[in-house]
Amino acid sequence: MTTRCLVTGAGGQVGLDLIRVLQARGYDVHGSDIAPRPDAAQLDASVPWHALDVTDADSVEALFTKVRPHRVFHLAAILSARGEEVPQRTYDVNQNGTVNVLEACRKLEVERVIFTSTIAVFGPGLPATVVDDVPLQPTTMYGVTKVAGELLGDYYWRRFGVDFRAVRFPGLISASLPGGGTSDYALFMYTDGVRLGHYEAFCRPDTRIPLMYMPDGIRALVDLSEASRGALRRCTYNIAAFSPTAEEIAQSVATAIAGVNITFASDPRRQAILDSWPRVLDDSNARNDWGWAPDYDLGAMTEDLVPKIRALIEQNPGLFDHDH
Ligand code: VAH
Repeated sequence: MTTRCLVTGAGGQVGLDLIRVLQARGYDVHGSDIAPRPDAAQLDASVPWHALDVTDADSVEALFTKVRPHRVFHLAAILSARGEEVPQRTYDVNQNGTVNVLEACRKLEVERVIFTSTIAVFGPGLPATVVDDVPLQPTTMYGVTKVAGELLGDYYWRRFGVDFRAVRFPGLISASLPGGGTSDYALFMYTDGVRLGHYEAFCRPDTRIPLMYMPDGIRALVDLSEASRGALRRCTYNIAAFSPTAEEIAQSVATAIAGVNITFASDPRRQAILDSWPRVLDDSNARNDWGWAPDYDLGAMTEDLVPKIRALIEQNPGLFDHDH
């Protein structure tokens, strides 16, 4: 029987790319989100789409009962910058949403649940290179709820045998708007660079956080979901690709967009969040346990991404309009 996957928050930054890769690997994939079904250009007509508010435990259980997924990719969340505008709502979506999904997985005996954690679980006072097990002292509601998600998942695994697996994503970059992240300055250098020829980043030029190109991020999720449980010595893994300074990203963008002008005006609130995150991650547990390795470095990402953004803006000039 074909393995059935259900993706929550499927309309967000990661979901549609994940659905495409799962389909290509032969899975039967269902999407769910509080947002309406994306248009046919973004989502294959064969993929069922379900309206789901993860904060409503009864709706989560009802959907799981209807779809009977073997694997759940739980992506639904509010990101860090948006989360600081609406912390109570962020708690509800990220924390209650995750416990509702875990409960439904337990009751309906879902085989595996894959969770997207983040470098935002870390807080100030970190060592130069950050391993999996350091004290987690996040400063954002997003980070607090993602720490809780990791711990709950670990608990459900040990207590109920729910096979919970998570990656801590760096800032993800792709040719789509993320919506409310603090790592978004990196993407905006590319999108505003292409559409406007200039961008003023909300961070200092020496800001350095771990970043990753989306195809690597998606592959990490799918590879971890397919790993044999016996190979996994833990539930949650750091994964890393590259850690450039903002200035280094600007230089890379300039190699692909002639004459682009990227300037810096640090916003204290978002800068404080960025400064509280790791600069460089140690992902050796992921490499050893399930063979994780990124394909893209900064230069390879720039080469691949700029033509994609150009083509998308030609088709739809308003696509990357955003608030700063
Ligand atoms: C955010 N992109 O900025 C997310 C991420 C690296 C942090 O999880 O909130």
